[in-house]
Amino acid sequence: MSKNTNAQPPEKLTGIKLKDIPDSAVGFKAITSALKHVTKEVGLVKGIGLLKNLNQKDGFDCPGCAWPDPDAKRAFLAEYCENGAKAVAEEATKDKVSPLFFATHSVNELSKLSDYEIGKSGRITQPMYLPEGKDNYEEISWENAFSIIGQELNALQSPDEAIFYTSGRTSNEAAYLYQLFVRHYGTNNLPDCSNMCHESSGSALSETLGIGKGSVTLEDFNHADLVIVMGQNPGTNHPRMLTALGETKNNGGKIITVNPLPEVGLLNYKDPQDPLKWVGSGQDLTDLFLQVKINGDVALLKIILKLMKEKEVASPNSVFNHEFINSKTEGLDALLNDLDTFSIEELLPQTGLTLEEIEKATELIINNDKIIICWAMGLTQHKNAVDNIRELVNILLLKGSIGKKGAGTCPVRGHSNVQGDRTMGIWEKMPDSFIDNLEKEFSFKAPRKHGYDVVNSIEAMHKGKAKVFIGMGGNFVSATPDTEYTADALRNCNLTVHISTKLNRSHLIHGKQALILPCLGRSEKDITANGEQFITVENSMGVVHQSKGHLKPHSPFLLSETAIVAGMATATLVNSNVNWTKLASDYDLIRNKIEATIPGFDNYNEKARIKGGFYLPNNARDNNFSPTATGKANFTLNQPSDLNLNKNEFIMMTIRTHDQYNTTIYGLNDRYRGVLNERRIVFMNEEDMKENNLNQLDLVDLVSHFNNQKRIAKGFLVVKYDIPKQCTATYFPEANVLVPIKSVARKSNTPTSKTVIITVEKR
Ligand SMILES: Nc1nc2c(c(=O)[nH]1)N[C@H]1C(S)=C(S)[C@@H](COP(=O)(O)OP(=O)(O)OC[C@H]3O[C@@H](n4cnc5c(=O)[nH]c(N)nc54)[C@H](O)[C@@H]3O)O[C@H]1N2
Ligand SMILES: Nc1nc2c(c(=O)[nH]1)N[C@H]1C(S)=C(S)[C@@H](COP(=O)(O)OP(=O)(O)OC[C@H]3O[C@@H](n4cnc5c(=O)[nH]c(N)nc54)[C@H](O)[C@@H]3O)O[C@H]1N2
Ligand SMILES: [Mo]
Repeated sequence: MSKNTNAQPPEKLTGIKLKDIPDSAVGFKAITSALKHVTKEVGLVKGIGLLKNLNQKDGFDCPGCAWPDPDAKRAFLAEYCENGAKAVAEEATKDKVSPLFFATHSVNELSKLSDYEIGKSGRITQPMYLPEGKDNYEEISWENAFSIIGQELNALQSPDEAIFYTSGRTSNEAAYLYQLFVRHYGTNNLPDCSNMCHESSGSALSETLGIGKGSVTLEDFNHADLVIVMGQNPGTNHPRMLTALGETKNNGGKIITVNPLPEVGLLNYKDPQDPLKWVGSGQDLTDLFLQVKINGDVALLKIILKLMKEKEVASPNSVFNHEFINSKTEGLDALLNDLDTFSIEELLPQTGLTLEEIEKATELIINNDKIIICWAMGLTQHKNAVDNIRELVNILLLKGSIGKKGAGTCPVRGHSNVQGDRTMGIWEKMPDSFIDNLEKEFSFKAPRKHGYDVVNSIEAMHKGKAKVFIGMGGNFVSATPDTEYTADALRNCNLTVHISTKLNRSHLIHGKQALILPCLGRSEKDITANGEQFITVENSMGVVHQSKGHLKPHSPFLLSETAIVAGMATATLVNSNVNWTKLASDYDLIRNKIEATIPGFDNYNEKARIKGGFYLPNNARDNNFSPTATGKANFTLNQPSDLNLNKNEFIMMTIRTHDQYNTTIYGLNDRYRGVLNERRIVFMNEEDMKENNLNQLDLVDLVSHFNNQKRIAKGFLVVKYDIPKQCTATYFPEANVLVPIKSVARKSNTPTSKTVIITVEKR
């Protein structure tokens, strides 16, 4: 029976309404929208109680984004945002998916629902098992569930036939224990959501600066002269970042925004902290908006570099920071020579901008020293994504704008603990030094061969080279590219297991057998044989801090992620010398092991108890680039886009609405873009529509073109939008079916979710 993957949806359009685009973000509307969601999911009284604990020093970490909390004062309303509130409401919902629900709804039937409807079914209450050949999940005991996992893992010919995925909400403690289990079992197949997210940043930053993380702290935003926000929509995805940008402006700094879309939040916002500012015209954030074409960033940055060089040659010492360059960097001459091989005339059309606009940006860069560059998925999900990030590092290095107050790199992370999971060893290619420490501490032989990342995992399952899939959180089938291909890959497995809070499509597109293991969420109390536990997480700026849930667990059958790892490990590793159960019953013991094996965690248990947490070491922040291959910060040579569009072809970027968290759909509105009650839409430029004989709200099919292959997603509505010519935008995950599995970034192997070549075909 072929279950629905979302590729060919029930073609149920939901009744689109188009509204004017608001002229500012946040403000009163954001508060009311948040309260509406919270009240609907959990009720008002419990909802207010929940929000009170969100991101407070003795509360729990918001399961939304990874934006940091202020080190000092935290206000009630300030430390949550509309979308943080929605994330919490979604987890704390009163709706339950019980064994009776599964008995009365077959998997095939559920697969016909939209992602929105699936998610709204609620929290899973008990471990569930789908036996081979059956179409209804059945109740199973934890013991039997673990024993099936142990049996299937031990039946494989090699541990490399199993895949252990992680999404980025998992705590440091659970992640550490998970990777330890997986490496004890014998593989490095630890793909994670980062492979689809900031892998390009990690790759570029490690090579150029010797650390895969950003260098700035929140405080730096108060001191920056210039902040450049590239390929990011913080009004929706990191709303609390707007407060930091507001501070930059209050202190006299300037902001450049580089984006194909005029995202409302970046243009103007109303501080939620200050009710007096909810009315009135709000604060203008962006000083210069560069409406770049999709994937035109390397071309733009290269023109800026060429203009900087021109000025420096004409007037030596007026642009470059020679002291910094001489003492800290490597490769300047090669960069300057390489710039001569590109001409501005050639590069300019790729940007879609005028030279005057780029000159203005260059002027701001030349005239300011303390520069922060922020970015997210608009830069990391292209074929030349690593080039994007290395090129912006070139600019910072020429200016010496790193390793000092108010300056540096700011990759804005997605999932709330995606950075911590990496620090804990969730990566298919952890360095030898990490593996050495594990071996020493736990006296075992750990695998050295690098494992599969996300894309390689899908290929391996598709080819039958991997047969067991275990997902620690996330929604693999919907988040990954090439939905139909990935669905077939999962169907090939002997067993698929998901450790989840809520029902999602990955539970419905399954292997021969499947298990759903329901776990506690962040907002819930975690009580073990040793009493109440807290967890720790690392935010986007390398601050590790504690998080402690306050709510009664949703169901008495839930286990923590840590306990689930211990259960799987005990059932699988019969001769293990690690006492998994003991570790899982006292998280201080896990933190001791982390301290013993990972640099930067000295006195972890003590420091984890400091309210507000502690900073991990960061060499780039300290102006030390010795961990790179050359021992210095490296200039690099980068390639602009090599796209060549045929007539009638468009570049498509897949983006998030204001009403979703990745594949979790909170609602059907994209308020800041004026689109209500519909997700199957394609944003298009007005002239492109005319040239292609398309009208507002025409029903179309989208066809992607890659290596002579076609992929089709049916039933989208055309929406006229302020977007550069030949660029289009659709929503993730509905359009993932169009992202070809082999279309990946060089080096980071990240799916090119922001560069998909499509044609728009009228019904
Ligand atoms: N509420 C909410 N918060 C979230 C998430 C969520 O889904 N909902 N997801 C979390 C996660 S995991 C992540 S990774 C982040 C994602 O945060 P974002 O990266 O902000 O998310 P996207 O919606 O993918 O937006 C990409 C932005 O880049 C722009 N863009 C696209 N292509 C290009 C390009 O070629 N060049 C430039 N310069 N810009 C481009 C788009 O117009 C858009 O503004 O947010 C995190 N926070
Ligand atoms: N086309 C396209 N594809 C993309 C992207 C894009 O921009 N465009 N973005 C990519 C990015 S940046 C990312 S990060 C990935 C996201 O990929 P994933 O992290 O795999 O996806 P999510 O939608 O965040 O996962 C949601 C599910 O996680 C489970 N969950 C929620 N909280 C918890 C928890 O506390 N514990 C556990 N165990 N489970 C929990 C719930 O069951 C929920 O259904 O998607 C990527 N895919
Ligand atoms: Mo992400």
